[in-house]
Amino acid sequence: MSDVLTATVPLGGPTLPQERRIVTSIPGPRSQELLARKAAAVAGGVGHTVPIEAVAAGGGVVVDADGNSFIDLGSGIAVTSVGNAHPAVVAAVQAQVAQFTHTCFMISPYESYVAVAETLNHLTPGDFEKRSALFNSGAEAVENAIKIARKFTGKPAVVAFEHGYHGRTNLTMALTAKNMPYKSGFGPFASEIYRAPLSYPFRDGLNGADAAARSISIIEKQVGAENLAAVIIEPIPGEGGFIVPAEGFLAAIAEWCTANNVVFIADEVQSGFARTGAMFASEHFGIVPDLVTTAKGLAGGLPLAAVTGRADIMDAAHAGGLGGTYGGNPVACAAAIAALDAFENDGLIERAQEVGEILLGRLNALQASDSRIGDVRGFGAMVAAEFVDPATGAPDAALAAAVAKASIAAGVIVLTCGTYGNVIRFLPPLSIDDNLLNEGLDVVAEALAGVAA
Ligand code: PLZ
Repeated sequence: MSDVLTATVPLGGPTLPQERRIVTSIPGPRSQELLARKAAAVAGGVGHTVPIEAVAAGGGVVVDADGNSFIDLGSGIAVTSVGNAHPAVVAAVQAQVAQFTHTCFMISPYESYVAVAETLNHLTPGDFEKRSALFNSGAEAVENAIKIARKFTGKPAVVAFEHGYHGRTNLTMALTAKNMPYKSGFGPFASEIYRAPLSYPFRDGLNGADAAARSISIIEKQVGAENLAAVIIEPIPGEGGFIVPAEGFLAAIAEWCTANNVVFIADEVQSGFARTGAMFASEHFGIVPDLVTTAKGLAGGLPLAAVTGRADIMDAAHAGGLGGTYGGNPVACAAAIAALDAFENDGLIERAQEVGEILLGRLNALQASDSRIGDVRGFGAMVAAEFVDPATGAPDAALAAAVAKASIAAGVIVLTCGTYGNVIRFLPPLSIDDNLLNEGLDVVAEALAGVAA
């Protein structure tokens, strides 16, 4: 079978057959070959969770070199929200690479970078004058948001939260909460980073006001507003487990920041761009961040990231203080213009809401029949199930891993997450159709049923 199929590698994009099709064991022979080469050539620290050689993707599927077609419930970690190889993104990229591939925006500016900044300024929450700066990765955006906040306030300290994830560079490792696999052995970490407790309703039982009071008290006692440049928080922590904070928690923290000349940074790298059924997750909580960091969904799969926010804060950095050789690369910007147009004009926010109804409906029903699912939570196409020992409520990471592994073997890409590793997250591309999404959830339910209680 694979010999026939590998004669031609299918083109990606939405015209790829929208089906789950498993024709070999996973990984198939071609994929095994590549994974052997990977082990011999690529640093061991760069892992992978789906053992295949990907050759095409689009709509709601990822196809491998052996001719297997997987239902994609991960979007490459929330990146291909508009759909993999989206035709408008492909066309924009092809046109731009033929025009010019690079000038360095800090040397010779070009229009697409400015257009992306204008669109971000208009799409992000807050009805005030804004500026944006573009970078290559989420971690780089976070680093720059912190630089900007420090320069604006003249203060050194930064507060991040339990369960937070902000990247793998030195400063962002310090901001990230979880030791393994992100930090262990990679220190010493950047100084002047402090951690506050998060609101985690399923585990702490606190209402939003009480959880915020607890966090603010720790910030005041252990750091002091007079030393604090910024508070950085994911409105819905991604790697940390899609924890939806209790109502009022984020608003109280944001309010405290405003009252204390502390820059409130929302890290929307994972939750941004229609993912949660709103353009930004902050909107679900009625908060207007001073600065927003974005990446992932922004450019339809090309590497691009941004910091967007209040003009007075963003303009605090001196000319030449922000930048990088590749930041706002013209090919990535062309892709972003096409992707942002799709987010704004192709009904993707509504589509994310529909996807959310299916995800929450199916997972809530599954929870009702299987007490090993302790919690189902999220918004739009950013929904998760937390697996527990039904007797004690203790996190069950082994179960989450077994369900993910069995789902992948059966042709459905799902990702785990969570501080305790016991969460399966659902992040389908918004281009997935209902049938495929439902079939993917059927497979996950079968996988769960197949793991002995
Ligand atoms: N902030 C909220 O989710 C990236 C990382 C996966 P980069 N999350 C996926 C992994 O194991 O590396 C992320 C995020 C939030 C920042 C980042 C960092 O974005 O583009 O990976 O640097």
